[in-house]
Amino acid sequence: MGILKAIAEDLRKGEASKVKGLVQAALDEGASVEDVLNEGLIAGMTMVGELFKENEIFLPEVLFAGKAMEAGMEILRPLMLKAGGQKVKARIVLGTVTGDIHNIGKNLVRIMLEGAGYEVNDLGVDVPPQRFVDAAADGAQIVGMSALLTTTMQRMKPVIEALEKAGLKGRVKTMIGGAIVTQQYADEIGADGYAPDAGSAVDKAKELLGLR
Ligand code: B1M
Repeated sequence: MGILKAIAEDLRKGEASKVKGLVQAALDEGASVEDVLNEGLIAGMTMVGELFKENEIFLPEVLFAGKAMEAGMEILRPLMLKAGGQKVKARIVLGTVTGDIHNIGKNLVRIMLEGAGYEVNDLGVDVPPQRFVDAAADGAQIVGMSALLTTTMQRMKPVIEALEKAGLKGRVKTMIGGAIVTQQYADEIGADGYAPDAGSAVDKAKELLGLR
């Protein structure tokens, strides 16, 4: 089995320390950060999602897989930050919306944005609309929201409405993402942008700020 496949497999099993060791070994062997992330860690997490959906594994296993993902990210994070582009000096507020505690994807988006030179104010998970508004009022140019559940994606629109009510909607752009979110949904709720993955979130931020 190739080392990237082994990372995915050990992540699926929730073997945090093995995942961490294999991530380092893959990099030492010359694998790129991008391949380790996509073909190792994210591939493993995708398997976990499928098994969870089919009731072949349960929440505790998913939690362990989440911990294993974090262990692998500990190695990748500094490298992703170092690989980042030029400073663009824009401030982005990021958070997972109310009722939702998924943060792995949101954290990846943060790392990629920071790596690209943005200052990110990460509000964490289960963030209510008013906290997004308060943080946005503190000089942010973009508010980014993440949601992973069909129930919590509906909490994105109230944030946009709260920004509008606070008179911030024109000055502050909104960007949404998360496995169940689509461009169509972004259009439906009046979000300024949607990104399917962390890399595209960086491109979308640039676009929203008129930087390309
Ligand atoms: Co949950 N969970 N979970 N879970 N979980 C999903 C999302 C689910 C699809 C699993 C399934 O059934 N197949 C399902 C949702 C179904 C639905 O609503 N359609 C689900 C469920 C049902 C639940 C619970 C309700 C289970 C329960 O309690 N019965 C519960 C809800 C808790 C809550 O939030 N209130 C729950 C709990 C959990 C754990 C706590 C155990 C754990 C989270 C741990 C953590 O985040 N620290 C967990 C996990 C790990 C998952 C899966 C397996 C993996 C999610 C993940 O991290 N993916 C997930 C299945 C799946 O998605 N395959 C599942 C990897 C990550 C890199 O991808 O988050 O999509 P993702 O992020 C991507 C893009 O979406 C994008 O960029 C990221 C990087 O490329 N992106 C953005 C994300 N945010 C963005 C923001 C942007 C732009 C792009 O701009 C601002």
